Formats: sequence, C-alpha cells, structure tokens
Amino acid sequence: MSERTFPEDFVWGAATAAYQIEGAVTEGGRGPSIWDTFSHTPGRTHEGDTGDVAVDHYHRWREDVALMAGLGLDAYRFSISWPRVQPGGRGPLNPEGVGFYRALAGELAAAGINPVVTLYHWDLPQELQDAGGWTNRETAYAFAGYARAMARELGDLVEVWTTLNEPWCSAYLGYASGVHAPGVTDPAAALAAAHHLNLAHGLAAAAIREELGDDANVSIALNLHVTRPADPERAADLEAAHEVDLVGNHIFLGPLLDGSYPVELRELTSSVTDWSFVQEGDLALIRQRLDVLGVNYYSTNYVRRLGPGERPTGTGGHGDSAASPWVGLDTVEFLAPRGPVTAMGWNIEPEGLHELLTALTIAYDGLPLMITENGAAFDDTVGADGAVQDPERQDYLYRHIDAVGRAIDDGADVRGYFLWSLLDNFEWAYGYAKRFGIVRVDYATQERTPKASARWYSELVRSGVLRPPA
Ligand code: GBH
Repeated sequence: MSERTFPEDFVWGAATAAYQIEGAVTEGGRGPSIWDTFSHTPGRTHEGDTGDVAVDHYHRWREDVALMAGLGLDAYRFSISWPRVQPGGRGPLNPEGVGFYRALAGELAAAGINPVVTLYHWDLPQELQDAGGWTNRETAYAFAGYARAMARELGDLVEVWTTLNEPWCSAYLGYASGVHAPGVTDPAAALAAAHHLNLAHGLAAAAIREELGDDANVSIALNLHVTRPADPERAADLEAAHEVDLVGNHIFLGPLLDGSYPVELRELTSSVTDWSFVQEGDLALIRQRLDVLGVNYYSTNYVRRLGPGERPTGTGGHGDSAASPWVGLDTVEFLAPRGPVTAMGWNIEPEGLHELLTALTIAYDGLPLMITENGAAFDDTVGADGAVQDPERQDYLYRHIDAVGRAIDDGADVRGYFLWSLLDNFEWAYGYAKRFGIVRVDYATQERTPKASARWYSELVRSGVLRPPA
C-alpha cells in the first residue's frame, strides 16, 4: 500500500449523533427520550454513565464547528434529537430546539461545511415509547410527520436527508438483546420493530419529497454485516453465514431496494412471528428512490453452524447480554475474533469494507454509496505535554480508507467518507469508557484536543491524497 489520490469531488467528513454529544437533556424545551430513561436505569450502561452532559456540544457547538473548519472538513454528519424539536414525538414543534439546529446548520454553511442530517439516531421521544415504540405501527407515521416538519424547517439548509441510522441496532439491540434502549428482549417484537422502521423510512422519504420536491436527496445509513463462514469448505457454515445475511442485511435491503422481504427470511423466522405486521401496500410505501445508500462499517463476523445438541462456546459478538440479537438464528454461533481487535473487541478487517462495497455495487447496479461511519475505539496515550498519540487508530483509518479507494477502482460509486467520530463521546451501553474520537475530550473540563489521527486525517481531507501514517 502506498499513496492513493481520491476523486476531486469526493466528500470528506466526520460524524456524530445527538445523544452522544449534546448533553443539556432538560434544557431548551427538550423532552425525554428512550435513551434518557434507559441510561438512568441502574445496570444498563457502563458505570451508570448517561448522556446528561455528554460533551456539552449543545453549549459548545460554535467551538466544535470551528474545530471542524480547522480540520478542513467538507461535510459534517450530525443527528437531530427528535425530542428536542418535537418533545412529545407528535404535535407542536419546540421552536428553541429547531432554532438550535438552524443555527448549527447555518454556522456550518458559513464555514464551508456541508450539513448532512440524520433524522433518527436512536433517541425516540419517550412518549412514543410509552405507546409501544417501534412495535407500534403508529410510530412510523409519527416519524413521517417529524420528517416532514424538519424538511419544512431546515429544507433550505440541508442537502442530504438520512432518515434512520442503523435500524438493525434499533430493532435487534433495542428489542431482542435489549442492550440498547428500550431494553426489551422479545424476538417477535424485534421483527415488528424492523418492519415499522422500514415503513418509517418509506413514509418519511415520501413526506420529505412532498415538502421539498421530488429531487430532494434521501438516504438511510445501514450497518451491513460482512459475515464469513468459520470453515469455508463446510456447507453448513456457509449456510449459517447466508442466514446472518438474511436476518442482518436483507431484512432492510430487501424492502428498501428489491420491494420485498426474502421468502427465506420469513421461513427462518416463522416460529417467531407470522409477519402479520406487514400490511397490504407497505412494501410499495417502503420502496422509495434511494439517492445514496449510507454504509456504516466497523468489522466482520465469523460464524459456524452448531450441530444437534451443541451449545455455543462463547458470547462472540453478543455483547454482555444473555439474549442474542440474532433472531431466528439459534443454531448459528458467532465466533470470538482471532486476529487483531479494537478496544471494542471487534476484529480489524479492512478487506470486509472493500468486499461489501463491491458486492453492493454488483447487487444494486451501481447504486451510489456513502461511507456514513467508519472508525475505531482504542486506548489513546496522553503525553506529559498533553499531546495524544493514537497510532492504532491512524493505521485503522488508513487501511479502511485504502479499502474504499480500491472499491472505487473496482467500479463502486462511493461519494464520500464520514469518520466516526469527530469527538470522543457517549458510546451507548459502554458509556464514556470507549473513545472513538479523532479529537480527545477531557470529560472533567470538556477541553478538546485533536489527536495525532486528526492531524493525519486533516492532511488527507485537504490534499485528497491518502498517505500511510508516519
Ligand atoms: C455505530 O453502531 C453507531 O451508529 C454509533 O452511534 C456508535 O457510536 C458507533 O457505531 C460505534 O459503536 O455484538 O452481535 O450485537 C455500531 C454498530 C452494531 C457494531 C453491533 C457492532 C456488534 C454486533 N454495531 N455490532 S453484536
């Protein structure tokens, strides 16, 4: 690997999400979300950490925009906190909340940074959860109402509308393994949630285009799973990997891009649900034109088929929860990673990203793609002078961005790359223990310090030339 030049118009950015950075959860008329409730429930997050303060972005946003301008970013992907702009999830908007995002988007534009908005990065208004959350079909309609309102309020400032971030996590981690809010462990509920999230996306896409015109750019960010058989010679393992592809990927790709749920997926989960939550006409509503597909990529999975009576040997991939997020896959074992891993314990495999991008390009005939998240948590070294060295993160980024470049060489239409994350932040159930930022945050003082990786990334962003870290 050596130098590689990216296309002139390739978009270089960084990403964050509202609950992970904003704090100020009771300020400015914001209503409670499921993550407030969840993080304040004892035992749900690492050391009881919450997003109450997070990195105080709600008060420090000007400083953070200046930081991004200093790095030379082309674009910034952030999420709107639904309960900040519409506290009850339906009904009246909160002008102060809307004003916050208008000011942020305006400041970004003034700094030459394109705002890329995610409408839902997991912080559902608690009132909607009290009515069933994503298991209730009505939540999809409420989401479309919220999306329409945002298109109206921010349409002049926003170029790309990403409806949902990783509906896989919302459905399976929220309702099957329960390691994310709302912390439910009910496989049937997880599948209903997945469908209602798909429906929410479709209804929102249509609402945004009704508001802003048919050419409005709509996207969704998926965490697609690259899954490999433990033994590529063993048919049963290949089959297991295929099943993960169905439950993890095609439950979203199917309705979004092919207009149907795969028959095999329905069969695989038939003992869990009869899929009666899919109503006539839903599939047509879900399949709206996708202008660009957002790809969030971190790692790969290795799986094997368990024999009769065999029990899984490890929790590989299932986190700390006893319940599996993998609905319908009781005979699939997720293996512990073998090679190098990040601080999350996720294996490092840049080739998976190249594979994923080229496979999507073939399957969906040149569909425009955007890396909406890629990055890694590592334990950084803070020197006596305060300088932060993170060579492992630099190496991770270098090798993954190179994989993106190779995918482009092989014909993938990849439009941009958003690094996760701009800042160290609240890493959901892991609280503040895991740091993904290229900018370090001292949580005691909220002081921001760009890490070595930030300087390296900035050089790439400015030159468009990928060079190995020094
Ligand atoms: C993203 O999710 C989020 O969008 C972002 O908010 C977050 O901070 C960032 O990545 C870093 O975590 O153990 O079987 O449940 C990450 C998606 C999905 C990646 C679950 C790891 C583990 C599979 N994650 N996956 S399992």
